[in-house]
Order: sequence, then C-alpha cells, then structure tokens
Amino acid sequence: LETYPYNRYHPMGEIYQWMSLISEKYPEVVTQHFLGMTYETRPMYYLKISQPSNNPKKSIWMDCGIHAREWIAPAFCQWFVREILQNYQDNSRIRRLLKNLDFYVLPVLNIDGYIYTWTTASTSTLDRLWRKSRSSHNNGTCFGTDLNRNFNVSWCSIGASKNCQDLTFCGTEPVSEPETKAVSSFIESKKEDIVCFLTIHSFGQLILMPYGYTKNKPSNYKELIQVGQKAANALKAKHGTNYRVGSSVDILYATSGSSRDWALDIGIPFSYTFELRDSGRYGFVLPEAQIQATCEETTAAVLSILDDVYEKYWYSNSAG
Ligand code: 0X9
Ligand code: ZN
Repeated sequence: LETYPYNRYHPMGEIYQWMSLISEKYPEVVTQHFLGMTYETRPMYYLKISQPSNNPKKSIWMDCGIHAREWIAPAFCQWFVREILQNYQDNSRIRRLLKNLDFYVLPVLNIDGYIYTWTTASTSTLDRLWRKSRSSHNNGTCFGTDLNRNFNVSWCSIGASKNCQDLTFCGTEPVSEPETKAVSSFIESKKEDIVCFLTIHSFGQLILMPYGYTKNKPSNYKELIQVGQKAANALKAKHGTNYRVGSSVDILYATSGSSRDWALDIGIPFSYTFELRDSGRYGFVLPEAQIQATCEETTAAVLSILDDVYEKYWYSNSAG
C-alpha cells in the first residue's frame, strides 16, 4: 500500500485490492461495506471513513466513476481517501472534519462499464470511450444504460433517450438498473444524516449544482452558488485551473434522472456534480501526468465544501 501509485489509472482488480488493503491498514477509521451487485454480478463496495466522536455527526457521500470512460474520477476517489487517512491525525482541519462528519465513498459506481473500458481499450478506441453500464436490452441487441439518467427524478423527461442505442439511454423505468438501485436505497436509508452529495465526473472543469431537468432554482440556490464558488477559488489557488460554477441546465445542458438532482430532491442540501479536467484537449483520456495536479486541486475544492458544510451544521447545532 505504501507504494500504491496514486498517480496512475488502475484496473478494477487493483481497485478492489486497494479497498481491502486500506481497510486492513486503517481499521480504526476506514471500513469496507457491501452496497449491492452490478448487472454482471460483481460486488459493489463503499468505504466508510469515521472516527468515534461524542458530537452528533452528519455524513457526506461521494461517488466516482458512474460513467465508465471518466477514468480520472475513480483515481480522484482513491486519492481523496488517501489524503484523509494520511492527514486525519496531524492536520487539525481534517481531524475536525472527521470528528463531525462520516464519509461514505464509492470509488467506482459503474464497475461493469469501467472494466469494459479497460479490457477492450487496447483493441478498440471506441470501447475505451464506453460510457454506460453493461445491461442488455432488446434481446441482447444493445447494451448499457446511462446510470446518470436512471435515477428517480423527472425520469427521461429531457436530455435523455428511450432508445437503448443512445449514449443517454435512461433505462426501461426509473431505477431499473441494479447499480442505481443499490445507490438509491443506501442513500434513502441514510438520508436523515447525509447533508452533502458529491458525484465526480469528467470532463469540462465545472462545479454543477441542481437542477439539470428544470430552469427552476432550488430554494438554497444562493448558498449553493456561494459554497461552490468558494470551492472553485480554492481549486484555482492550487494550480491556476479555472472552473465555472452554476446550475447544470444553465452552464452545461439539460439532463433528467441524474443522481445529483435526485439527491437534492430527497432533501440532501449540498448536492454537486464535479466535472474534472480537462476542458477538451484530451477530454476523457486525460494523461496520467495530470492525475496528481487534478487530484490536488480537486481535494482543495472538496475540502472547502466540507468546511462550509461542517460550519453550517456546527453553528446550527450550537445555536440549539
Ligand atoms: O451528462 C452527464 O451526465 C454529465 N456530463 S458527462 O460529460 N460527465 O457525462 C453531466 C451531469 C450533470 N448533471 C446534470 N445535468 N443533472
Ligand atoms: Zn460523466
């Protein structure tokens, strides 16, 4: 584990191993838990990072790799977990966060798709760029649901397709896929505790807030913008990378059935999508040479959001 190369992309087998190793090495802070099975019957595990505390705690959720080809996302989840584990004892900021927040991290949401982009990457550029899951439709004539169109929020109303050939195929009904079922039911079961929902994608250098399915603004829009803008500033301070902050539908495009909109609508106030580097030169195929800087700056942004989340709940607790 000491020598695990965090500045490289890893095939799924190595990520499974990494999850086991890290929970063996830091058993008092990180534990591995079963979340559900993928379509192709692979186990999905999340990591819970938690410290004993007398304070009433809140929780945050972060998932990476809902889209198979966005390899920088799982790389970031791993980087972030290491950052927390290496620093929670000596760094007062991270210690304070962990005293007040439990972290749930799902390093690869779309495991079947991720494996598909790896196993066929050497023979076909097209498959390196696979996006969806690997569920079979129309008697095996077409494959994959866009898991980020399959959540139960304004399902398949806009920016999604009912044609299984399409990149944004929304599935046969809301939450038709085992992966979205697993994530939805876990989050539902913990929604009283979870106050922040982060879902990590690439590319575009954006911090996106709800909504994607409507131009209506969420009731906490101003606060979401403020917290998001502060995060973008913290990110830029690391390596000068520019991010834009705004509603998905305003600064990207319309989408329905996305996890982030669903999370906000079930009551999780701080819900964001990150679109990591770059802004188009390499796109989904971000060179490994950029992993470190991307993860450093994204860590700064996520910690900025978590500081704000912590402060908000700490002050409201202490105020009664
Ligand atoms: O289209 C998507 O699902 C995301 N972009 S990506 O290039 N990573 O595929 C954007 C999701 C933003 N969320 C919503 N618009 N709801
Ligand atoms: Zn994506």
